Amino acid sequence: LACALPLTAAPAAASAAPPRVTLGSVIPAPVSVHADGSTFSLTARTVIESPSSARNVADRLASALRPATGYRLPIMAQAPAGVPAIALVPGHAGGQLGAEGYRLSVRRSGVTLRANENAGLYAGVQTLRQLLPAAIDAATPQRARWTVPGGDIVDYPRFGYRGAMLDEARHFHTPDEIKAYIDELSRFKVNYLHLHLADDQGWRIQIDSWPRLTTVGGAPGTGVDGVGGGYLTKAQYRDLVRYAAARYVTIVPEIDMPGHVNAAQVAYPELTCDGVAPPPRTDTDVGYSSLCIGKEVTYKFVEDVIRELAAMTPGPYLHIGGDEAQATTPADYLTFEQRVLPLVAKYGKTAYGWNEIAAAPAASSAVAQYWGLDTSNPTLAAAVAKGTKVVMSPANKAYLDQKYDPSTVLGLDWAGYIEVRTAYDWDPGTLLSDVPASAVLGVEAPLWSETLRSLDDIQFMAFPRLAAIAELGWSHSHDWDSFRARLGAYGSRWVAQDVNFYHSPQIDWA
Ligand code: TNX
Repeated sequence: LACALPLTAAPAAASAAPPRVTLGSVIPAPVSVHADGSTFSLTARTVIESPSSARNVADRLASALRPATGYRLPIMAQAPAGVPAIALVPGHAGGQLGAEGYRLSVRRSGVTLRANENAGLYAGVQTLRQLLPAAIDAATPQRARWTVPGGDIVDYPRFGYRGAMLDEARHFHTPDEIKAYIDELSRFKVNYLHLHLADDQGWRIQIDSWPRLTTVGGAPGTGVDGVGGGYLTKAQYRDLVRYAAARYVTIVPEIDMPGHVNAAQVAYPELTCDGVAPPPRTDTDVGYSSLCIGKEVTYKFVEDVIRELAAMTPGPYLHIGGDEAQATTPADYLTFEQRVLPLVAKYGKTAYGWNEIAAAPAASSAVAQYWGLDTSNPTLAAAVAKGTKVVMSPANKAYLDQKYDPSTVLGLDWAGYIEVRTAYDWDPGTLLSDVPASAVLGVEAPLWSETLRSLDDIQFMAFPRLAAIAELGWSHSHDWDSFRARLGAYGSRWVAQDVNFYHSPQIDWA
């Protein structure tokens, strides 16, 4: 019987038993699930068996399971005979699984996780965590029977790009807050974190050749309402890149241009056409600032920033914004993008931008992030015909900063209200009628932070909708009733972890 004991001596009426965990109660839904009726019990004797090549994954698994169980869970190359093990087996798991897929076998005698790469083992570990009782996510030892339902899961992603974005510019969020967000994202097999590092209100990444970007643009008081200054030093950024990589998440840095540059122009007035510094901005307007397209210093600035950013970013993508350039003429916009998109390639990265970049011919080798509200986009479709790839972030479905309903206190509502079902009920492969699924790399859920300050705020807007977007990116199946049931059961895991979330009335929370 897979049933956790009550965590605390709550009055009987309030202590509804947590839902029984079945092999299929996993978000995102796996490709195939075959329960066999057996049960594995994690006990004080259990060991983690792992070759040294998978040590990172073994460490992550051990640190996920030790706090709530209080067990030692030693990691060893070979479990002694008769000792029950959770075995990590990297390599030769079959071509169908790719780099991120895995096979999980749960038997009475032990658990075996196979994958071609460590990224796949890590994905399998996230599944295994969801197969234990929700109390496994508590930070301190719990009394529970740590059972895992027996059977086999085979799983691999539908899309290679499953992203989330965090706006560091409107309000700065600290490295620890970003790490906490990475922890939660990676549980849902999200594998990219896009950081929006500069905007009109603030500049949040150290650039050595233009030091005032951060000493001025990241000073205390920069941010919406004059709250939320700060910036990432290069050392902090590199540490974040490493932290994310250890969880198989790739960081995608964004510097938004040629619009959304007021903070840079406050720091360096030569970046305006008249050479006069604009006032710092702490409001939430958009579309009023532009780099000076005809000045050579603009391209010196842009190239310095791209070079330094590329040098500290091991991931393949560098995002150069390109949205809402209402203060740049269309001709100037094209001139700018034709010159700047190739600069990203010069420093070894794939250029990535909001879908407006599709108007520039040089975007044929770039990735465009679709954030519109429509179900067709002729400019993007024409670029796709020439080679542009697409990440889907339709604002009326994937934007985590939009209110759930009219009563939501945080967030904006320009793209409409987005309840959980709205976030879930669409297909990234077919939403744009004029863009074929073959051009879609995946999905991303952006979280703009005009109204968000704390980690609690971030979590409330992201969860549970991020789980919906993650399932659209990973799963090959799509079924609201099934998702709704699995999400309802997942709520007790967020409670156990002390993660804030929106208790949507569309879901029966366990
Ligand atoms: C539009 S989406 C923007 C951002 C805002 C966001 C608020 C996009 C590419 N640009 O500048 O923060 O709306 O929802």
